[in-house]
Amino acid sequence: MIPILIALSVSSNSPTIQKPDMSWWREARFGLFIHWGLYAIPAGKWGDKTHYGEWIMDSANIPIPTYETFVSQFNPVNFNADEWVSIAKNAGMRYIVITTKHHDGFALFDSKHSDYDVMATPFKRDIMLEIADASRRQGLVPCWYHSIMDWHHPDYLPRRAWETRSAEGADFDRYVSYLKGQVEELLTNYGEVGVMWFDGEWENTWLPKYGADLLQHCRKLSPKTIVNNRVSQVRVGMEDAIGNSALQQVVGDFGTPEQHIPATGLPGQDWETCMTIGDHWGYNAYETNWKSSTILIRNLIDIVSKGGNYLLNVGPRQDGTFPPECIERLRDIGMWMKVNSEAIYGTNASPFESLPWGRCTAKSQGNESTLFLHVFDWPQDGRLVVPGLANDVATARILGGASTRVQRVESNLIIELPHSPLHEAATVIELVIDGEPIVYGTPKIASPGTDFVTSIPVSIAASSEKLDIRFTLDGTYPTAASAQYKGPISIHADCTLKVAAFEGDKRVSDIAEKRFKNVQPWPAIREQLDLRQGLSLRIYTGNWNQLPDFESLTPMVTTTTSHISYKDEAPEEFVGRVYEGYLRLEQSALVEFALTSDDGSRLWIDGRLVVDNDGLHSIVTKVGRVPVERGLHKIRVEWFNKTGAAVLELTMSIDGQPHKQVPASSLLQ
Ligand code: FHN
Repeated sequence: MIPILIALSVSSNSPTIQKPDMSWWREARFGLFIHWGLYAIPAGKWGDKTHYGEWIMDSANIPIPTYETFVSQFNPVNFNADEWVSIAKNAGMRYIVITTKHHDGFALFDSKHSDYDVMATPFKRDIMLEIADASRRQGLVPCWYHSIMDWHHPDYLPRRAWETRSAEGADFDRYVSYLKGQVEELLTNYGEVGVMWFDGEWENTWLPKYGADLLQHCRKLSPKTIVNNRVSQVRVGMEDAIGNSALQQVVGDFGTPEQHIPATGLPGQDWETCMTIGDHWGYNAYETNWKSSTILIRNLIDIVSKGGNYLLNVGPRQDGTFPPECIERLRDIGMWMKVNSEAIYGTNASPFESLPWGRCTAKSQGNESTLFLHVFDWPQDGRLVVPGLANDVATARILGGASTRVQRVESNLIIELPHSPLHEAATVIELVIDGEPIVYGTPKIASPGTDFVTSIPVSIAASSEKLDIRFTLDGTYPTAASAQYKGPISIHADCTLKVAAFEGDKRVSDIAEKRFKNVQPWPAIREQLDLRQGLSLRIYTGNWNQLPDFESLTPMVTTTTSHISYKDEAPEEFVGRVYEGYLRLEQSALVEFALTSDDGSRLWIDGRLVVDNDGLHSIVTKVGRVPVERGLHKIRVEWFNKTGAAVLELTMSIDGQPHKQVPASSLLQ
């Protein structure tokens, strides 16, 4: 059994309040991220170390009174919002996300809820107001970053491990009210805001219920404002996307991969990669590892070719100016965008699975489509091969250059190119084609594994809906006479599925194949047992970093329960639970169990470990698949929570059907 981690994306918002219109954001594709605050004053240096950024207060264990001395030093006399916005606009950026408050708790805006804000500094100007006005003057959309985590506010918990400040009297719910109060100021005092970009949501105190409430708070205050997924605790680690939990949690409007570009994007959802130009988000005066303009341009293209947005960060200096290295790179990007922005704005993901020489972005309008071929590696022989494109080409031209000739060689297009590229980062060729792109890609086979007990559902996706998929189950190569795929099929016997794409009688793709195997189910318990509904539940207390050997411990409470679930309740800390009994299955099947927990958990069926989700972690879902016979099977779930959020949820999927909570009627003892 190899438990795998899957993203069980779930509905993300209450049905009562609609999601905002994201068309402007999808059209924009490119934004400026700004990390600015008191941390720009030490500029990365503390003591003899110079590697810090915006985390300097925590990373260098700077006590609050010491850090607060930066307030009287914050006086960015060279700050000019119009200049910042103009640099962003000339780079081709369409929106600006700026830190209104980072984890250090200092607000760059005039807040009536706090004196720890820019009005307490010699500067005494509301930076959000100036950024909002300048953005609108120049046609960009102002957006706010706001940290849920707050190292300064006395009611925020947990305290930093190194802090001496007592947590005595801290009231987290009072902090949540403060947080919501400042969010209300940000959404009502500065005109229409494009995005609320939350962050710092990963600590155990930020329970799913707070995320749900904060999302609804934003929806009510500003229904048009887009909210990212970090409003709630759903990221896998510090990187990923829209929800990973079976807990029906809020997940916001878009995923936020950070400092990396997902290999195949995040299909089926909106997402934005945020990235630094150097190594730091906040200004570091010792930064040397600046990405080249070519890498930044190619990152933009790569992200957009996978259907995402690029949020590129600048950490301004304490005087209010951008580092010259950032200005230079943003100017280079702007020069590329001046020639090629139509290949970025409003485009969608590439119809090709991959291209050896670069990327593709696409637009469809009416009965035409435009493919933008971003050539990174210029062909030495002047012939660019576009593999497996069925459409005829109406026109072909180089953006910023001349028209060019295209000829077809079977399923490939050959585009004649000049000796040298127009831009060393990427030269773009625009192809106007009839209709939707028809790419001869290898069909993709999807199924809940390959083992089954009675049957297994299989679906096949073509690279273009204009192509036929033909398949065989006997291991032979599909031909034009083979069965045509019309929709999900159910496999009932050992077989080798082979599929290919056809255009009429002609095979136009490689073969994809998958072997399916009928496996013997784990036998049900034969003996007649006198059982009643419910599981036994033993509750323990202890301070663990992983699941203990519960058999060696004495439970604090022994009781029964009707379900294997624990969420959104007042978190029990330093607690362990053991659920034990029988699971009654109504049919023999391949069952996928999804075990979601914060902190660690494990699932056994018939005494065999099926899911191992142990360890100290935030909300994570892991799965395991087992073939089981209809009838009774032993079930045991162990779980522990150290501190903060406490979550446990077990769901199961029968033969690839959607996951559901294990019904109480199936749990016996
Ligand atoms: O801890 C922050 C970090 O300082 C920075 O703001 C990034 C930007 O997305 N977000 C958090 C790390 O994921």
